[in-house]
Amino acid sequence: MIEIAQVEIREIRLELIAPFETSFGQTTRRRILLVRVFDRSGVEGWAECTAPENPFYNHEFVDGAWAVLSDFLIPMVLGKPIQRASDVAALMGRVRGNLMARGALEAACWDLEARMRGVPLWRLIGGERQEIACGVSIGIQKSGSILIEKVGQELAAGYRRIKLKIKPDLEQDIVRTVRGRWPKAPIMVDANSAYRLEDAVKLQALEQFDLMMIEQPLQYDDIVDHSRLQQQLKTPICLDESITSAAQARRALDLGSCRIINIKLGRVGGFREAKAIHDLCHSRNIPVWCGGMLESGIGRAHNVALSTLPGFTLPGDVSASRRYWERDIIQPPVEVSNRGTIEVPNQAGIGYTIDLDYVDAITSRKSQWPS
Ligand code: OSB
Ligand code: MG
Repeated sequence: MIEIAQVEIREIRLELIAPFETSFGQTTRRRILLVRVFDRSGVEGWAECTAPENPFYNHEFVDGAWAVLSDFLIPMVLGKPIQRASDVAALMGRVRGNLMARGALEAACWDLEARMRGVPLWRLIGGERQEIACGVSIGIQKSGSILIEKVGQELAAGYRRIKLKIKPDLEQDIVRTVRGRWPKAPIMVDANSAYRLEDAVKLQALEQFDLMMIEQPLQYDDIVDHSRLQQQLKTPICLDESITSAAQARRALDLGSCRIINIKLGRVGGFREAKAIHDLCHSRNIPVWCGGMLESGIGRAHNVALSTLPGFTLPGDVSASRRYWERDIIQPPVEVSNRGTIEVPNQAGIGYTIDLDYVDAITSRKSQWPS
């Protein structure tokens, strides 16, 4: 039995090592919402809300997540006895959307349950591998030579897949530059919803570059036009933003809107739903991989755990802490071997130690329940 007797949310500020640019904008520093839950016994669990600073990826953003957690979600779980973390999502079922906010509270309860049972989180969710394969996501760069330099660094470091961010009318240059230099490297692109079905010809022009997949070319909530587009492309479409639940994944697969799915813990509302999407895809032979949202170590650790499920057969956007942060908030930081893999930790819960002194030092606001 678990009883969430106490909940704490806080916002921390962390500067990125370098700005990260996508089709929807640039990020230079992160404001990150962290959730900490306590069982009556005093055992704690942690998670990170993946809502960004602004509602440009989907509708969620840090201040909105803060409000919905404070006013609705935390009161729905506080003091409620549950058998296991997989029961938490149902307590928040009346809330529509706000999946990153719900997912953060849910994921914190999974870390809590794993720590209470004394097992690694990845084992608790049903993970099956001790080592996960890693790729990187490379933002839009100022010039082709800078792009070449970045990709070269990541390939030399051992990363197993390179994802290039694209946007309309830069896509040809970006992909040609990298493919021209590395004729065989595993590369893919991510458009973050910057194209429309009428732009199909621009995406067809990328087919010659032997891309592993094109991620989320069309609108963030679309699965119909993606199905039309997939009929016009040999390159697999991978959906990110559009897949918000197992039900939506089923509809997208039935429509032929994609052949690969990027699963993000926050975007789908936590581990329960992420596992359901994974199970559906696994049963239909659809490969999945774990996406990222520029997470600090806590979110990164959750992504490492999620990536151990058997259907995660493609390298994810789960990379080393040092690519993003001078100093991460966990110890040790997430490290990637020269074979492009992360060794999954075996300690209870997320398996990394939270550097609470540092977290406190960079906390800009904090609330707790009961107050
Ligand atoms: O679409 O996958 C995305 C970062 C912020 C918002 C959306 C996305 C991304 C990334 C970065 O691609 C992945 C990472 O955290 O390394
Ligand atoms: Mg994406």
